[in-house]
Amino acid sequence: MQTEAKPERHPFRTHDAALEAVAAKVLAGERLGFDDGLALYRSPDVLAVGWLANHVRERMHGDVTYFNVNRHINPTNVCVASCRLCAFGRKKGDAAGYTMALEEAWETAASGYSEAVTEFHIVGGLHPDLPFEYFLDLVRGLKQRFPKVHIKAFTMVEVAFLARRAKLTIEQTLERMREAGVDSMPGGGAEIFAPHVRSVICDHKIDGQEWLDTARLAHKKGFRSNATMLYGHIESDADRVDHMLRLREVQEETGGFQTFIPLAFHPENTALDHLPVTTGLTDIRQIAVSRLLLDNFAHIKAYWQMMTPKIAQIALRFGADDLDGTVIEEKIYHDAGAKTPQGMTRKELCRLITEAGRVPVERDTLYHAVTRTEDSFLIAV
Ligand code: V47
Repeated sequence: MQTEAKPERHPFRTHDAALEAVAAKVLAGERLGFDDGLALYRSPDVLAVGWLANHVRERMHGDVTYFNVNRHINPTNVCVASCRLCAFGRKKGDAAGYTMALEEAWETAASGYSEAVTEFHIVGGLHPDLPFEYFLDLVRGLKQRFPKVHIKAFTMVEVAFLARRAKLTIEQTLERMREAGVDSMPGGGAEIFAPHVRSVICDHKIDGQEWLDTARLAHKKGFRSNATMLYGHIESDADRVDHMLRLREVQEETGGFQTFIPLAFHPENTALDHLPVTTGLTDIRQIAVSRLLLDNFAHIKAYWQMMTPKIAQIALRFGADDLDGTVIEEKIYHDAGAKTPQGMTRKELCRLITEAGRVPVERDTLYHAVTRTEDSFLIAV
């Protein structure tokens, strides 16, 4: 969805000479390179970086700001991996481990359905014993019970793991998922692609190249997906720029990524709990740099669960055009100490957006506007 960009209220100005050259490219609509990305991270003039990102955001979307009404389902937290970044996973046999029976997962899906959910977001641990059929049955059962709800399920890491366990190729695995009713895929598991970082934060996961190759195959099979980046731990500015440029390269080839979601690391209850949490300006700058580097991504999401609603709202003026959704029951961040609510209503999301001077548009997972005539607070487009 595009609306006409409004004329800029203030001209671009900066006291940072290094940013001038980057700004000239942004204003001319030219693609930014690696060194431009570093300059954006290192500029002392974060408001000027934000101005540029907002300029691009308004050029692409005007004031429109997306959100959706979704529900997270995490069928199991049992995981063979022991990623240092994670507070969610448990080993088989751990008292805090859980695995939902299929009926239980379907019941979980049904709770919160009164909010007229349009998306189920399904991710979980890499369970050592659950067969691929469990996940396919889970999806089939959801489709039977909620035929209109879009199923965004299984990260590239899960797809690669399930393929190995089922002794199938990635293509065959994707085909089986499609037949069962998976509609698209979430962006998790990307973390930071650089091997020297990945080996510390998530050495049990597929490597960055495999994540990108799996996404490429998924897009070629007709799935849309999202992409994430986990920042605020041991990575450098250069690692972040490298991560985003590698995503931009795949996007150039497939066009299959819908949204980029930078995720701030939450250290509590992880093996990296000595690290500090990110600060507000780091989060805001990350949103802005994402908008500026990822010129072929339509959307940048300020995931309110991770950023807090207050910072996510500010991000709407620093390059973000999406807040994610009602979520209903977030677990991954809350196990890692997040103090945000576990869900929000449509009304609350609309208020955040409106008070940021933006126009809320409820979307489905594929960014089609959802009209709810019975709810006056929603704007039909
Ligand atoms: O891949 C795990 C991250 C991701 C921690 O596609 C952590 O629409 C911070 O990918 N601190 C899962 N982050 C969540 C995710 C996501 C969320 C919302 C929307 C979408 C989408 C995708 O969460 C993991 C990892 O990068 N994560 N542990 C932690 N301690």
